Amino acid sequence: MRELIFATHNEHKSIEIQAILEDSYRILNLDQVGLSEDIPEDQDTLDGNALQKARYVEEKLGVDCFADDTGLEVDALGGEPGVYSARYAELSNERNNGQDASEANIIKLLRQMEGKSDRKARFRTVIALVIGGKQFTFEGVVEGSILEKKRGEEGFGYDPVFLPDGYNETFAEMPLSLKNTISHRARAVNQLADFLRTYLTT
Ligand code: ITT
Repeated sequence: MRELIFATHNEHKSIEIQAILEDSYRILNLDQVGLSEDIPEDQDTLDGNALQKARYVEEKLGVDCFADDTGLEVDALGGEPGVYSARYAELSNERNNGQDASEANIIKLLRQMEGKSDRKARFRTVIALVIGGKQFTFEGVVEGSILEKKRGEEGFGYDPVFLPDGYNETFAEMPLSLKNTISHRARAVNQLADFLRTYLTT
């Protein structure tokens, strides 16, 4: 089976993407190829960060690869945390020593949302692919809303407080197989898969 390097240290992401591409690709994340260093992501757009991660790894390892950058955009917060989703609590020094980053981010988000009636939000994922020296991007979005309390143990990151439109379960309550048919990442990955099918046969 063909192999594709995924420029991430986030194992949850690679498990999700492997499940979607199961028949066509074996996905290898950075820990699986022995690259343990942190990959820079200091751009101010999702596209910029995804491309930065993919290009960094392509240059370092000399292989085709892809990266994803994801943001949670909350309408009542003017689109925040957006591209800063991973560092949301850290930016305002709200992460205590030893506290899990996702836990601190959720605590900050729920506090910022206290008393807000507009709970609309969306996850946006941009995947950047660097292949044969060229670069391509794919985007996926899922609309939903932010709950007042966490629900569910599955998933990762902001999943316990995100209720996708049209469902009664948060991303952390539903099985991964369902998250993987409707999520921001699934939508972007399906475009990546379509692209690769065409690219590799032409
Ligand atoms: P890499 O950069 O190594 O890929 P990361 O965890 O830093 O991994 P991002 O910068 O893309 O990934 O993530 C931005 C934030 O959004 C981070 O706090 C994630 O936990 C969260 N996140 C990403 N995808 C998510 C998803 O599907 N569900 C819930 N939260 C997610």
